[in-house]
Amino acid sequence: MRKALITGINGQDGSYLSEFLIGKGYEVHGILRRHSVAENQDARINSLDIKTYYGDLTDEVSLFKILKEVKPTEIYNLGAMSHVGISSQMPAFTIKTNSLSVISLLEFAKEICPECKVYQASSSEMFGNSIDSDGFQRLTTPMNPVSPYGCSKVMAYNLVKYYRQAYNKFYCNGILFNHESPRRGSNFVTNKVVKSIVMIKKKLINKLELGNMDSQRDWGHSQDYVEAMHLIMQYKSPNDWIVSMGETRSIRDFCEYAFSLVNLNYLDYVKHNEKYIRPLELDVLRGDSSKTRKLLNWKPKYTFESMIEEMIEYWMNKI
Ligand code: F7E
Repeated sequence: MRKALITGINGQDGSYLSEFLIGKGYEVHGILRRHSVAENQDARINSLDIKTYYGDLTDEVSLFKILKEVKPTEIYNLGAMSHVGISSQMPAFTIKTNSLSVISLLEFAKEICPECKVYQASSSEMFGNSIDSDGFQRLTTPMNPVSPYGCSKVMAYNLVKYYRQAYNKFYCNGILFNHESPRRGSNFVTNKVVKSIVMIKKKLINKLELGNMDSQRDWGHSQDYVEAMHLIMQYKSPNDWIVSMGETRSIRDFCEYAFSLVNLNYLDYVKHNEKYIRPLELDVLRGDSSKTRKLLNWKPKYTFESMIEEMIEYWMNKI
């Protein structure tokens, strides 16, 4: 029986990955953080046939106990303080959650379930403003993070590589570029924009406040990206991989298309608010995922347009 343990199971990616792995016949286990609003703890996964445990990446005792009980064959470490903007307001917590916890997780995995494979959720934010002369980021692009979040992910990335080499382990990094869906937290720009558009259309609000609209992101769909995570873990050898669409669009482009779907012009509603400007900005992301597509035969199903259309439809039905 293949047994997966997912940290961050109630997140966007954790929930899609759980569904995907259940479909593949896995027994799925996940770590849930205690939340004061009980409904929020497992809102994305409460209908799934999975087993959850209260724990926290910063609580080594809980990690140790859960690993001992589950003895997984695959660990997907998706839990993190994942908001780049907020990471500058709580840098120490970000490093503790995203980097220090990875040491505990890898040490415990090595000792408790030595044959277990580990997937680490690495991020395009690790590149910062480094970009190759052809306009892409790839595994060889220097990592110069521009946020505490990016720094924390570089540390975790290197730890995974270190443990893989030093102890001959099947530990992998998936460097995922931005990936969205209707399940994305609504303080990330895509879902914030889409949810606000629907509220504007339904005359519940009359403006959308944003920060920098000129940064460019390489956006894919979370459902496609969790399939890449699984493929990474099934490859013949452990490695690091880029998962991206290879196309870049600005926040402005995103707004223009999303507003047009409900016959509105973003220029009439989007207002600037300095509050959303970050101390340092990552300007352009565009990932070269050619190796991942070729060796893993990974092929995303969504396009930029179909992803936004699905998000609009979701909020239209929900609000
Ligand atoms: O920002 C700009 C903001 O917060 C995208 C995480 O999943 O992807 C994500 O990080 C861009 C930035 O995502 C607002 O300044 C403008 O340039 O949606 P975001 P992110 O920072 O790219 C990477 C790959 C990860 O690994 C992260 O975990 O949008 N922006 N106005 C805004 N962003 C937000 N959140 N809110 C605004 O009002």
